[in-house]
Amino acid sequence: MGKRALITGVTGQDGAYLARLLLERGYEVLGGVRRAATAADWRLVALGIRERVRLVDFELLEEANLQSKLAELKPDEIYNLAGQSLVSASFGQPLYTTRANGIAVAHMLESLRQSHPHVRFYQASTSEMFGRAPVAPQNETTGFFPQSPYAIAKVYAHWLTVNYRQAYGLHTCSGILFNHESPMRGLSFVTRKISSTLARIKAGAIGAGEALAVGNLEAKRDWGFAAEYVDGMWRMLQHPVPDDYVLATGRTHSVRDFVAAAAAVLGFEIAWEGGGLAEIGRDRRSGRVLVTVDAANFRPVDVDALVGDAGKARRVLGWQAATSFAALVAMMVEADLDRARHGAPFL
Ligand code: NAP
Ligand code: G4F
Repeated sequence: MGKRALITGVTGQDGAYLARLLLERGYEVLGGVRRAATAADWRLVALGIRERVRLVDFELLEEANLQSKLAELKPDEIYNLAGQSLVSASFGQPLYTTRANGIAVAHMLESLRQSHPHVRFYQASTSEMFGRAPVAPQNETTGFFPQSPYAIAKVYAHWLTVNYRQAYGLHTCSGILFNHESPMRGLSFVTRKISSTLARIKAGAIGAGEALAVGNLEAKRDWGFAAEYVDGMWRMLQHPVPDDYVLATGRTHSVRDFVAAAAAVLGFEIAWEGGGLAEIGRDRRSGRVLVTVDAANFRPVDVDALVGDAGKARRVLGWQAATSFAALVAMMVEADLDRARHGAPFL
């Protein structure tokens, strides 16, 4: 009999890829979903696993949910991937973000401590916790300088995860994951916003007067492929000694680099003109303005640059990122071009 895993946030990018991976590895997969009028299961459908995942009601802010689910479902492993994952939104919803990304984790850990101390627990921590880090690359020993309510709530959850391991001997792991993307990425994140908008321009689905409106073009991130990162999560929980790990590619690129690379996949060549909020990116061949800058896409404070050192994960878990930046950009752009050409919905 295979193991049984509960994935909170199974409808998200990581949840869907992890569900597929665990099914391939013989798990029974229970997927926690919050109730909504419209089903959010498109990723599970797209990956062809919707019928094989048993969906269970799970709302992060409803504390009794986890307690009852644990008693009823008796999972061997929990992957806590549910969360308010948009850094930008956390500035407008700091309290909700704190409850969902911070306090809810305290409730989960307490439930485990009190009633289910043998369940293995994975917490979705983030490179955003490093924030304005004074050193690069960042690894498990780097201090945290969070720059958003999102990151601050994640720091709280991270240290609680560590604390419950140290204080009570729970098998808890915190994965400090750098940005990971895919054709399943939400449209609000900058990579998918770029790939989906430029692909629709290429396919003629966006009119000549419209362009990709972005914010901080100079921000740099360490972007990897999400399907590989969920394997890292699984490896963390399989190791006999629970610990915390950075997952990253070790390479960093700017948003501007991502725009240029995505445009190139589509046969555009961007020429940048002007500066600040007046900057535009124009296709050299057609002269069409493809990119504009909009003040609405800036954050009150941003993280300038992140790059991770995943050496510990490589040495201890045998995990390594494999997909290059160029391959990731091409994968995302081609998937969105295919969607645009077939009139598929952009979800
Ligand atoms: P995502 O696509 O936005 O998925 C988030 C999931 O959380 C969705 O299933 C969402 O449900 C669920 N959720 C949100 N609020 C909830 C609530 N109140 N109750 C129950 N479920 C709720 O995010 P992701 O990229 O897969 O990321 C997964 C986790 O890793 C998140 O915690 C994120 O903060 C963290 N993380 C992500 C990255 C990255 O680069 N992707 C890096 C580091 C850490 P709906 O479908 O109903 O919205
Ligand atoms: O794509 P982003 O929104 O991702 P961000 O803020 O790095 O957060 C993602 O990665 C984290 C891991 O480090 C996760 F914890 C988190 O859940 C999420 O998955 O923004 C990336 C960069 C930022 O510097 C942002 O200011 O892109 C910049 N940016 C520039 N223009 C934009 C835009 N971001 C968005 N979302 N939209 C823009 O138009």
